Amino acid sequence: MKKILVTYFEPFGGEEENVSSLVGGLLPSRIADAEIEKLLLPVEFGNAAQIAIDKAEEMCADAVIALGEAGARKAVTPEMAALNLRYASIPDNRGEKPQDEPCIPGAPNAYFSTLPIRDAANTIGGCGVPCSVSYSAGTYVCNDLYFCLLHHFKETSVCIGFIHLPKESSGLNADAMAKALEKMIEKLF
Ligand code: PCA
Repeated sequence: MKKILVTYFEPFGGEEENVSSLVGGLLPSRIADAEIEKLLLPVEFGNAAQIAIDKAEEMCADAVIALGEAGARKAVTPEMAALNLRYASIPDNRGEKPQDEPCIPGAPNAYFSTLPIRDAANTIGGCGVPCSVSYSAGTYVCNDLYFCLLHHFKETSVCIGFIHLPKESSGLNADAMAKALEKMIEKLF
C-alpha cells in the first residue's frame, strides 16, 4: 500500500479561507491502493516546509502532493518546477517578508517536479476541470514549501508534486477539484 501525504494551507493575506484546505479536506483517506494522510500547514516561510518534511519522514511517505491557492488563476495548475528564491509582496502569517533571498543558501537554483506533472495535468483536465501546467510556482510560501521538499527528498524515491488551485469564485467548485485530484492519485499510484 502506497502512503501519500497531501498538504494544504491555512488562509493568508487577510482572507477567510484557503481553497486548498477545502479541497484537501474533501479527499478520502484511501484512494485505490493508496493511503492518504492529510496535513494543514501554516503560511510561513521555512516552517511550512519543516512541518511537511517531518511528517513525510515520520509516516515513510512514498509521495507528497502539496496543494496551495493561486487566487488570480482560473485553472488548476500543477507546477513543473520550484525556484530557490523567496520574494514576498505581502508578509507571511508570521510577518516575514523576504526580498530576494534563497530558500536554502547554496542549494541549486531550481528543481523540477518529481511527480509526472504532464500526466497529472492531463488526468485532471480529462475530468472536465480546466487545468494547465504552470512553469512558475511564484516566490512566496508555496514555492518555498515545494523547493524545500524537492531539495530534502532529492536523492530518494519519494516523489514530490505541487498543485495550485484557483478560488471557487473562478467558477470551479472545491468538490469538482477534489474529484479530479482523486482521479489523478488513482492514475499515478
Ligand atoms: N498560496 C500561497 C501560499 C499559501 C497558498 O495557499 C502561494 O501561492 O505561495
